[in-house]
Amino acid sequence: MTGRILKALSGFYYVADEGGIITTCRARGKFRKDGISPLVGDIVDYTVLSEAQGVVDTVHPRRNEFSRPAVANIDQLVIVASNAIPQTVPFLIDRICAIAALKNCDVLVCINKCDLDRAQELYDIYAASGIDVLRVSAETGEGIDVLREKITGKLSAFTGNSGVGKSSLLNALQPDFALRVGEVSQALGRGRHTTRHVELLHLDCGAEVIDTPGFSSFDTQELSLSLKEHLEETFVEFTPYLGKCRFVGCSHTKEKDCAVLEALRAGEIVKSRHESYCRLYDELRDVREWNTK
Ligand SMILES: Nc1nc2c(ncn2[C@@H]2O[C@H](COP(=O)(O)OP(=O)(O)O)[C@@H](O)[C@H]2O)c(=O)[nH]1
Ligand SMILES: [Mg+2]
Ligand SMILES: [Zn+2]
Repeated sequence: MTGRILKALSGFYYVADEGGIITTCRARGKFRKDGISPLVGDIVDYTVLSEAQGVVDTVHPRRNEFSRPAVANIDQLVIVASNAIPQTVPFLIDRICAIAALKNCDVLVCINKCDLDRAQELYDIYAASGIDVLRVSAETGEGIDVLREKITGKLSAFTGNSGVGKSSLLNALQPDFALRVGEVSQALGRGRHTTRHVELLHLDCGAEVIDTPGFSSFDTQELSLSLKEHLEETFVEFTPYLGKCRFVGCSHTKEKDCAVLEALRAGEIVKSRHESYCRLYDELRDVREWNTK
């Protein structure tokens, strides 16, 4: 049988076949020997041994994998943001956009709580940078149909700072989910309840989603090194200018005759995006090979 791992808990893998029938599986011993562990999102071959119990035999090649949270085969990162409480700063979004590009994921910036704040500035940054951006409200239902369309037929991970409304949006997409919705702590401006284990959920529309705990979960050293090497390529709107700077190895932060900086001055690259690029460049400057293990 072939299926998808929906959940991993204490050494058990919950594998769904095409019809949604779930088999609780152990992984074959060879996985541990080879140092491979099956991940939520993996497509696997498995054998059903007895009633609803089985064993994972092989893991299919992955489109990508993440270690925190431990998931594989993400097609799209839905970056949920808000300009109400809590406010999302562009840097957090840009950081995730860069990671998405690195991991071969599509990106959708989904601005929630538009019933409270239209987030014009945020919206304009992404609209002008060629990044898919959408305004929604889990409260009023604005934009939910469009969001549903954009996630259908894909495996999307919903990410974003705590309290922006990830769980609420999933509930709005499919009301019978009844995901635990945290109350925003007024004092902290961030969610109190975080979603704990990673689980892949099926929506009736044919979308598959993962509600991830938050931004920090994408932080790892190995990611940093690879981001350092490919940073300029992860800013999609820089693409037309790469290779056109005067200096080979131009960092696009302060050099003379830098094509990226010229595009910035001409208004073809958004200032806030370039600022995030420079900040990431600075953060990554000291990342070295030996830090990765
Ligand atoms: N006004 C308004 N409140 C929202 C909206 N979406 C979520 N909330 C509220 O924001 C808080 C945090 O939502 P939650 O879904 O738990 O955020 P998560 O931490 O990202 O999963 C809850 O109190 C929600 O009721 C929205 O579109 N408009
Ligand atoms: Mg949540
Ligand atoms: Zn340059």
